[in-house]
Order: sequence, then structure tokens, then C-alpha cells
Amino acid sequence: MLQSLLSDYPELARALSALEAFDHDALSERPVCVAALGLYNGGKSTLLNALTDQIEAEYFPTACVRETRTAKILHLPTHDVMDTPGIDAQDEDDAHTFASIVKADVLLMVHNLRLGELDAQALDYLAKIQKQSTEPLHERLLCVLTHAEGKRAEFTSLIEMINAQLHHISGKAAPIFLVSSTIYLQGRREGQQAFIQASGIPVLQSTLARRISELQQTLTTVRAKKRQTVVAQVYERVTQAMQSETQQKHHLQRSLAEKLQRANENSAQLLRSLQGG
Ligand SMILES: Nc1nc2c(ncn2[C@@H]2O[C@H](COP(=O)(O)OP(=O)(O)OP(=O)(O)O)[C@@H](O)[C@H]2O)c(=O)[nH]1
Ligand SMILES: [Mg+2]
Repeated sequence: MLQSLLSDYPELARALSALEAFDHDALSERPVCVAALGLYNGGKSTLLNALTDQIEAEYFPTACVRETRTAKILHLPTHDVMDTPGIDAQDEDDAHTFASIVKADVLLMVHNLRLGELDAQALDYLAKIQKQSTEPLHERLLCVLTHAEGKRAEFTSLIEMINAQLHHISGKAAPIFLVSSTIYLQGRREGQQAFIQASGIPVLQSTLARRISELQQTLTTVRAKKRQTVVAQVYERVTQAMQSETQQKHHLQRSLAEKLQRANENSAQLLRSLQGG
């Protein structure tokens, strides 16, 4: 029944398959992605373990030598977290990692503050991402300075310099967070609240949670609006098909009534001629 209706109304069939395709795409739509990038050994993997509370076992392996060699993703219910190889350890042609970083919704630029300002290689990499992005980099970039054990005041002038570097690349400074991932993990393992708070990780965790929920809301609203448009098209096509069916029915009824009337007239005439004759 539906099949024959769809073959009679190709526009309705087209609108229905557009709705089907939309729902399929929405289901397979990639989740919000948070990616860590930066020089090798800067503390990217340790930071992601801390942020995602990998306390006993490291989901993202760490080492004091070059460790992460390919991108690795942790799928969480609300978002994905992606670890990447150090910028200076990536092959020149590691286009796949670069493309994934460019597509990520939140970028964590991870830098060991013991090394001073961001170096030229990291700045070039950020500039390359900015060039490929439609929106300004500062909208999705968070700069995370690791190895921040000690008093914040010690790092004030370094933070100002890094702030100026980021401002130069994106036209506006990105938020800067000071953290010690190792102190956080130690605090979690030993149940030491003071270490956890001093690590700076909880502040970054709540900033990220806020960003992720905002991004999800935006995605949901945009998807819901698009779906409304597609559903409205199906509705319009169904209304047109129903109108056309009704018109055809009336047309058939009219011609049937005319035929019946003609048949009645013919038989009345025949009767009259038989009686007269
Ligand atoms: N003191 C201190 N050490 C840290 C911190 N974060 C990471 N480390 C140490 O720094 C070293 C490198 O950390 P990783 O997390 O493996 O660094 P990475 O950026 O993932 O390195 P690659 O995967 O090789 O690019 C490890 O020995 C970590 O224990 C921190 O906040 N403070
Ligand atoms: Mg790593």
C-alpha cells in the first residue's frame, strides 16, 4: 500500500528518504571532541589521565621519553577525549592527526612551563590550525601549562609572555590554566584533598564540563531545527498527496454518477419505446 503510494508520489518518497537520511546522520554524528596537543613530553597524556580520572591504570600511556606515537581516543558518554603525538614527534605527513585536531571542538594546548615561552614549532602549529579553521582559534583553545608545582606568583611574567604569544596568533588571548597533573593523581591515589585542590585540575575540569555542555546544547538545537525543516517538507508532500487522492476520488465519483445517469436515461427511453410500440 505504502510502496504503491510512494511510487505514485515520487516527491513524497524523496522527502521521506531525506528524513531517513537525516536521522541516520544525526545518530552517527560525531560527539564533541576534546583534543590535547603540544610538544612531545609536555605532559599531554598525563593531563588527559588526570582530567578523565584514570587513577589506577593509565588509559593514555605516559613516559619521560617520547611515548605517544599515534592519536588515541577515549569515548566517554558525553564526549570524546583525544591524545595526540608531540607536534615535534609527528611525521611530516601525519595528515590524519592534523585533520582530527583541526576538527576537534576544544583544543588543549599543553606546555611544560619549565621550558619557558611557547617555542616557534608550537606557535607555527597553532598558526597552521588557525589557517584551516573557520572560527577564531581562541574560541576553542585552552592553554594548559603543566609542571606548575610551586607558587603562582613565580610564573606571572611567563604567563604574560605566553598570553601575548597567543594573542598574536588568534587576535585574542586564550584562557591559560596552570596545573600539576602529577600532584592531582597523587592526591587522588592518597585521598589528599589539599593536593587535588592545589593541582589546578578541578578548575580545568569544571571549565571543560561547562564548555562541553554548551557545545552539546548548540549541536542539539541546530540538529532539532534542521529536522523540523525536513519534517515540514514531508508533511507538505503528504498533504499534497492526500489532496490529489481526494481530487481523483471526486473525479471518479462524478464520472460514475454521470455514467449511471446516462444508463438510467437509456433504460427509461428503451422502456418508453417498448411501451409505446
Ligand atoms: N612534575 C610534573 N611532571 C609531569 C607533569 N605532567 C607530566 N609530567 C611528567 O612528564 C613526563 C611526560 O609526560 P607525558 O604525559 O607522557 O607527556 P606527553 O606530552 O604525553 O609526551 P609524548 O606522548 O611523548 O608526546 C612524564 O614523566 C610525566 O610523569 C606535571 O604536571 N608535573
Ligand atoms: Mg603522550
